Amino acid sequence: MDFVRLTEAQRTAFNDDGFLVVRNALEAGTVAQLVEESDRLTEAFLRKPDISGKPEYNHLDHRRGLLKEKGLRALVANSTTVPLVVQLLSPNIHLHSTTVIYKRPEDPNDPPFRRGWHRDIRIPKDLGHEQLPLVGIKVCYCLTDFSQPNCGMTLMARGSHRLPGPLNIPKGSVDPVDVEVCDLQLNAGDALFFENRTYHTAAPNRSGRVSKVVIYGYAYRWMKPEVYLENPDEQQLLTTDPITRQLLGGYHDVDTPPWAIERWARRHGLTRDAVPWTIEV
Ligand SMILES: O=C(O)CCC(=O)C(=O)O
Repeated sequence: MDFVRLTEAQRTAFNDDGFLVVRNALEAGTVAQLVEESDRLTEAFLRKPDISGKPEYNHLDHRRGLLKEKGLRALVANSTTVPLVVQLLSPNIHLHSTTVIYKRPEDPNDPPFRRGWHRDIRIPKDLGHEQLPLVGIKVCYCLTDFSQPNCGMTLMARGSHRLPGPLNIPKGSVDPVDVEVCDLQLNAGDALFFENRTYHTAAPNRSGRVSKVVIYGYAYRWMKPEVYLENPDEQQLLTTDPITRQLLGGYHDVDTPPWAIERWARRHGLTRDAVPWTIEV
């Protein structure tokens, strides 16, 4: 994995907004390959007939089998994005989730579907909202242009990672008040990073084309990966590069240091203060 330094402006934007846009993270050729592979995985969905009045049938979260595809597997240690995740979290990360999300165009007259504002990984259910930690970052790669509003991009509530409670949504409305709802205009190849505490939701695709994204979630290694993530077996892991091996859960336990990315980080001058268990007083 090549090294890309996180700029101070990027760190500030991520800390202030709870999300970050990285333009042109993927080249056009890579986008084309990912579209081809994702179309294959979602073939049955793309072929389904339209069912009027049922917008939920136009939305697919496909989570299995991504890592069997060459381009989608290569994305696991993608050089323009994963180095930034390492600098925002730490070297002690692995891949936590993989999803291809396709939204077919909706009839603007259909009832609103799945405005499901949420924080990721359900942590508030156990820990509450007030002192929620940052434990993971999702990288959403755009495979189509999202150049106008309401065309299927995930909505972000700016700065909501800092909110100490639930969102306020007036009765009869679908979006929260007191926060800025961002329907970002992005291009194919751009990447949107968002962290687990940032409130976000699926939104309708009222454009004339299918919207396509791939979202990879990275989290600290002590977070159990999603159950559908079929990591390669030992034999396959031995044939991958050390960083991909770490990201795909190649170490037996969480007490094994994250050697591969730690070494990579040191080589590129990323140092962190040690966090000791004890100190001499
Ligand atoms: O379908 C979408 O746009 C929302 C995706 C989402 O909520 C998630 O990845 O957690």
